[in-house]
Amino acid sequence: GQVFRIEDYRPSDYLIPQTGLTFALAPEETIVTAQLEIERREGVAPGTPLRLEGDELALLGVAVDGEPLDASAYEATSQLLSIPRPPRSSRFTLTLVTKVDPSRNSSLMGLFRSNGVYCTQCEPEGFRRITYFVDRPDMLSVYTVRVEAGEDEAPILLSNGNLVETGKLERGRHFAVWHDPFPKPSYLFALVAGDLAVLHDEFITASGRKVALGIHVEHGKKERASYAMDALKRSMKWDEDIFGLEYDLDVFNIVAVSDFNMGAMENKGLNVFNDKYVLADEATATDADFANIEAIIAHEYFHNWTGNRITCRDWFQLCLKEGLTVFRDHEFSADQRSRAVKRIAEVRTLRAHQFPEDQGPLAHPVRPRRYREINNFYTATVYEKGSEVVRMIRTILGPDDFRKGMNLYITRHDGDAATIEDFVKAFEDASGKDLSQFALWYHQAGTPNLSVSTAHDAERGEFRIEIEQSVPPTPSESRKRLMHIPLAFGLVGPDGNDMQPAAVDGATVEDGVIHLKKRRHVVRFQGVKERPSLSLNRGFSAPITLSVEQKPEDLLFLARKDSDLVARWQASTTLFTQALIQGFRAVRGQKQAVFDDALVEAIGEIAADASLEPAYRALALTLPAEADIAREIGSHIDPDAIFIAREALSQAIAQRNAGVFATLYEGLDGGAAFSPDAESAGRRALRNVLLDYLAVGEGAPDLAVRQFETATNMTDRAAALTVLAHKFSGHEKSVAALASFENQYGDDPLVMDKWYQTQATVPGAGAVDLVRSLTRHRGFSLSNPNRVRALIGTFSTMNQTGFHRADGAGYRFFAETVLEIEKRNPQVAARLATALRSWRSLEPTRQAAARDALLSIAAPENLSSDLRDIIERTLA
Ligand code: HT7
Ligand code: ZN
Repeated sequence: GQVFRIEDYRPSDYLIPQTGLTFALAPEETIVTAQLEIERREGVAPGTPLRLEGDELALLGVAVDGEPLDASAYEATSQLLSIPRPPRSSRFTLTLVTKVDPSRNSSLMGLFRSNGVYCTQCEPEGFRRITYFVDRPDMLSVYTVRVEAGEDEAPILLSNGNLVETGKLERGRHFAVWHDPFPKPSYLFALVAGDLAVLHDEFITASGRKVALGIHVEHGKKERASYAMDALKRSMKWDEDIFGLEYDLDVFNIVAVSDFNMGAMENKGLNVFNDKYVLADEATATDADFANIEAIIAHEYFHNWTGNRITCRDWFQLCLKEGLTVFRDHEFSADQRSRAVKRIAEVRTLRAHQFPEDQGPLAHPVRPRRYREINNFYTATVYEKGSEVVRMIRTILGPDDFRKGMNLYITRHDGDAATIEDFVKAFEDASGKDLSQFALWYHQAGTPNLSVSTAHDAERGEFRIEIEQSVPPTPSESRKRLMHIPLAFGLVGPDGNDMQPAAVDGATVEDGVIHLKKRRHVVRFQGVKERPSLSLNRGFSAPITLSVEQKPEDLLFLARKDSDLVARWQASTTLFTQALIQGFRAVRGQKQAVFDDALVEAIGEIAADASLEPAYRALALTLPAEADIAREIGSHIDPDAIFIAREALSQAIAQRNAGVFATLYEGLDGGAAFSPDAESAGRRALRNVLLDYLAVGEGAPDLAVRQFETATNMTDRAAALTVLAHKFSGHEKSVAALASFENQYGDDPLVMDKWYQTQATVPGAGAVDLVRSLTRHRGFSLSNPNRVRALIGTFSTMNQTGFHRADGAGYRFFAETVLEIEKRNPQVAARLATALRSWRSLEPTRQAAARDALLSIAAPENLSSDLRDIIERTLA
């Protein structure tokens, strides 16, 4: 396949200032008439050939300035329309008529139907599946869209912008005309038509304009959209308060559809959502679902400025909109919830998804320089690490200059298709700071490591920190340059308070942040009589790994006392990880894993520490996941040994603290009416972590059975089901709970996804057969991305012992299934296939089996570019 390179960017010869579209919607044969006002760019020679992209299009007609073009005057394939000798005038109108079949579009890109609803997805290259176009993000155009459909089939007709006209047509059809005054790239175009219920509301902007809000969902589900509506209004207000950014159209519509490749899409004035991220009530959604809805509603709304008003020059700049918008949604959630708890969740996500990407064959810079398939670059690196880079800019500049930089970026580039260079320049100009070394975070792949050692000289009252940075090699980047790493830290004194000594030399130390710019820094502090415990990377100020020689008693101390809750959580996590790695080595050596009493005891103390919010305690009590432990071990991974070690530590903690945990569990009983707020969710989270610990020993399943049966919300019910299914797999009580859940929710696909997920993660060798049998369940379909992710995605990424079965059966099943999915939806298949990216870290037997599976996926000749790109890079 073709490789796209950033250095090949050049502006297109022609512009399309106005785009008119008419859709005559019909399930199998939709006719699209595009009227493109074409303008030759200044300096381009008259008569320069015009080339438009297409994808699987059938062309019915072409006209220039209203005159039909003779077939000899153009060349059309399903992928390309080229007009070798267009008019020599500087402006002309090109009319194109194309035919598409939404019903047979299972890729869910372009125009498709989901549950009878017509829907589009154009980012990144879906618009070319609707009409031929200069389909690139710097081609900004003003759209006027007329949608025609049967009144019965589609009473609701939506597109971007404001509604300008509606009316009736012959034969039971009707139409609506939408006009979006803001020039936008084709990837932000959207159309939705169908029979949907609407939840209406309104928002008055800071300057007093009234915006009509609508959330469109399947009939009977309107009530389940009220949390999303609330989140939308909070997002609109927050963006005004924090960034001074107001909404700019008269209407804002959201549509929830059940077949969708990703979470949601920020089309101008018409956000389209995977219904999983809209629909929620206490009976069907968990606290995690509520939090995701809040975050994604905010994320898509925030794109209205960061992405839509200012868009990307080309797809290499994807992080310009995504990294920044993730940063904005993170800050929003932090303000709506508990900042520390939110930050810890972000760190966990980054480590679970971005670190393995950065440390494996699919590593790429936040702003890549090459791609073969852009769909494969909607990654944790572009999104999550991209957000961390913006956060570091704020750390380096401070909040005031950061805000000035944002204002400058927005005023300077409103209406532009911009680049990362433009973005960084705005912060340099606003602050007067030089960010040239810092900008490497955008250009250099790999997770930097800091190796840290300390020395205390009690007599001289000196404390010394020595730090050395290194960036490991990544594909096609073997030599790395030195980075600017802002490392927040604290010296915690014996009383638990931060010491405030002056740094004497070695590096710039500002407001508790060491600015590392060289390979090696020695920072000395004076007036330090007693040896402090060193708290590093506070607030997770930089997305790095740390190698520190730290005494276990220091870590225990920090786990109890660090004033920075992120670092405090990190201390307990580090202790767990070290204990688990030791346990793993013991198991591999056929020995019993034994754990330090002090650690096991400290966990009981943290659990009961009423000065800490329950949500924090829930996180501090949660053992690192098997995949986290595997990542820390790094090579020769044996998931079975990791599982055994982790179970042993869990049981040691449970046994030592059984009394405390049981009392706490009962005390947290949520008798009160349900509320999805963060505080109530935190109590449920703690209670459910305790439930998991309490499900050992005599009468073990009973507590979980009781919770399952008496739960008044889905969070508690699903948590109890998971404990039963995982810890008592095959036990009659577990079987009964699964059956009862299926019986109750069998007709609600989003809830059934939890049932698939729970079973996809049952530990052990039996999971492969279980998952295979569930692919034949009446509610399951390989064509629906949510079902696929719930069952196959969860199995391959979260079930370490099942998926990585030593005999390779998990991989073989996976390879077959990926190829089945690929026939329907290449994008979803390609994303799924990344589950094997860390195959080289496995022990040799599994490694060989995983490689065979990858090769079997690569074997078919007509593989999609999406899947081929992932597999070839993974094997390279
Ligand atoms: N900007 C969107 C990214 C996207 C997407 C969404 C739905 C379906 C296919 C898609 N391809 C790319 C989502 C976002 O980051 O907001
Ligand atoms: Zn986004």
